Amino acid sequence: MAVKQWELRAAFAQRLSTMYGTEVPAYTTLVDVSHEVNRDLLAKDPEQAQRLGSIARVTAERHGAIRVGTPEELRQVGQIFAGLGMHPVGFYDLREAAVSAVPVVSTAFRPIDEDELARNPFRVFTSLLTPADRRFFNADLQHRLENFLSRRSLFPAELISLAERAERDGELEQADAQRFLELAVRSFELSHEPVDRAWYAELERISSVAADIGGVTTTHINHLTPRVLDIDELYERMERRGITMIDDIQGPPRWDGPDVLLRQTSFRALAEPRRFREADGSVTEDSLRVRFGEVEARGIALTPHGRATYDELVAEVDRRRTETGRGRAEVAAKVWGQRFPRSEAELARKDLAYFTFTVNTAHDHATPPPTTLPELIDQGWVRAEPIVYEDFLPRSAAGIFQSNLAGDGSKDLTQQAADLDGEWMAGVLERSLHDPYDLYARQRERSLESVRQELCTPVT
Ligand code: OOG
Ligand code: NI
Repeated sequence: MAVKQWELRAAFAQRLSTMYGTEVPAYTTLVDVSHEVNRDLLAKDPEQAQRLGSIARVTAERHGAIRVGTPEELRQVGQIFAGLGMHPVGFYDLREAAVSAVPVVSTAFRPIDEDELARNPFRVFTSLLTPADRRFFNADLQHRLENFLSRRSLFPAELISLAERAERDGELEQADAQRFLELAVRSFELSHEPVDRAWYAELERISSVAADIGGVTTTHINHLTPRVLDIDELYERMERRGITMIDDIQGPPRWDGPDVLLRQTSFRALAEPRRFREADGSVTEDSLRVRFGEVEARGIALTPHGRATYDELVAEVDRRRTETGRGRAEVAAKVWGQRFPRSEAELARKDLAYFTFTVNTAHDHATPPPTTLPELIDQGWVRAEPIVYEDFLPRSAAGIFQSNLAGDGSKDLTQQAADLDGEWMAGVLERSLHDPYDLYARQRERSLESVRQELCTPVT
């Protein structure tokens, strides 16, 4: 029996999870605690717990993060993920981030269809090093870095050709599927090859992310993130187990209104044993702290208008914090309480978040329906189901990178930036880069089209 793309994706996520659990045992604790929190919430309020995805989806849900060094490596990653039904969505420029600048640009590979997301939503945040960016690397270092990277090969040809077949046919025969998964997972294991000490240290002075990517001849999964339904509860339970999380939960604050976008927190993984080749050629045992654990809670996707409001609130919170010296959680709860809609209905009415709409069959259809969406919502003609946010937040991503870096690194912001954008990345990938807003808007539009037909009203 052939194995479908979504089954390949689910199996890949599962195997990666098993592999990562043996490499980073604290990850297993995080997964266990997330499942406990989810189970408790499900028992307490099954409907609310599954408002943003079935418990089966949420329990299996993970995102991974990987980092590669060259455009060619990124193109190959794109091919491998295409075989798993995961497509590049969004462009994130972490070089610009206010909190910390990291010499990478990123995208996320994920399923883009509703059905595929529901089957298994595995996504991978993928970052590409930017050696041509003069703010981080001078011409000499760029040259040596590109040379080093051009000599390595991360993905075997057999893996790429199986991925091509999986993409083309939408499935693989059982034996090929097993081989594909085995090679794919192996490509992301931590290597025990000795690391060149001097080279790694030179890159680390620029950025520990640069060293993690360009200082070694292989790549590895950086973290794997389970989804939890109550991240504040998880945070407390992890601390009670003696695992110290970073100070903050990134993203929207804890508050009593609807969950929107994405809240994330992480802990620094323990130092992992790594071997080094020293200047005199000898090999020594040492350790590196580059990988970590992260967990996230997902909320409703915001429209561009909603996102602008969110960004304003983030800026407002920053401003008030500087003025008052108070903590983020406290200030944010206050600002949100004053300025963010407190219910899903209000988000829908003001077009601040994405929903799908269905006709409410219980509604009395004796009178003709109104023609605008806010009226249809207010008068109970349609029901709104939230669309879950499937993407990432650049500021949180920068915060996650930052909280797990050894030091600040060095950069010279007066130097020339490399001009890289989404169009450039699409060219590198030889694939179109999907716009997250388009995907959410299309999903909403499809539902509105059915409402129009059922109610025979224009719905504007
Ligand atoms: C990626 C950091 C970003 C997230 O969840 O925002 C990220 C990395 O550390 O490579 O994973
Ligand atoms: Ni992450």
